[in-house]
Amino acid sequence: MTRFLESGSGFASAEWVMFGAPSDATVSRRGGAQYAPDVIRCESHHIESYSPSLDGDLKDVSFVDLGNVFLSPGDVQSYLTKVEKVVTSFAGKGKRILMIGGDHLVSLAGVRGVISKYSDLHVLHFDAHADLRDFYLGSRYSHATVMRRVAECLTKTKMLHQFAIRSGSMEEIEWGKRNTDLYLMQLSEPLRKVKDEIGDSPVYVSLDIDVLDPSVAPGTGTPEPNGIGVSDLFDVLRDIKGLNVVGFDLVEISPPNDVNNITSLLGAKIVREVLITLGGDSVDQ
Ligand SMILES: [Mn+2]
Repeated sequence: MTRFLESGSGFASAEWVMFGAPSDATVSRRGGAQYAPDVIRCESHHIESYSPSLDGDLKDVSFVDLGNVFLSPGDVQSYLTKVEKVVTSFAGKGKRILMIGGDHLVSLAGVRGVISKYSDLHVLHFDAHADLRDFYLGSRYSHATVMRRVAECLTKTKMLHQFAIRSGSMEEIEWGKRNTDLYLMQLSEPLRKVKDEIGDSPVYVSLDIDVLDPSVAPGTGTPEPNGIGVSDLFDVLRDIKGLNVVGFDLVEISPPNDVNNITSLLGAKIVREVLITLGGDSVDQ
């Protein structure tokens, strides 16, 4: 297996554990997210390990890429259970989680696993879509319902903070306004406010690549026009420094819908920046 650029090989000493959750189980438009973990790993070998903007190097971050969780095609509940078990086990050993999806439903398993150790968890959600439907195409478990299910796991639904959202049905946006901490089309200003509010509580970050404009990240299954720019996103990734991030996921990159692998390459760079930014921070055991 090709490991992510500069991955260590030892689990015991790694502060961060990276793995892929290659699921397409609930994609509603165009599939292909199942290929993202492997393609992102390959593309990571075409970027530098050093980040000039952060003046840090991935070589200095303690992390190990463990490969992919094997998921049974089509069996949504079994894949959720499997990923949750893996994350629960890593979190229980004090590891910080970096999961590469996969369609967005994998985030539910990620949050459930992390919350087994950190019950007062906050979730930061960056996405074009609110993902707050109660049901979608007859199912409660879908990439369109995932944040509704996540909100239900948290101590308070307001501990779900949603940024740069620009798409959703009237019902789900109304539900979000009442129940979650929802910011439509807004990013850095509310993030600063939320950071102050969260303090050193544990945080899980879920990043759907379609928060970006499709012109800069075309390789995704449900593109949504009028998204944020790459530099906006990298500013956000820098701004999460200082938060007690115990889990991070990057979802919905779809290599078959990409152009010259630029979205997967961007995904690799996002992972690098996240690990360098957060790598040196301490985590409560
Ligand atoms: Mn989305």
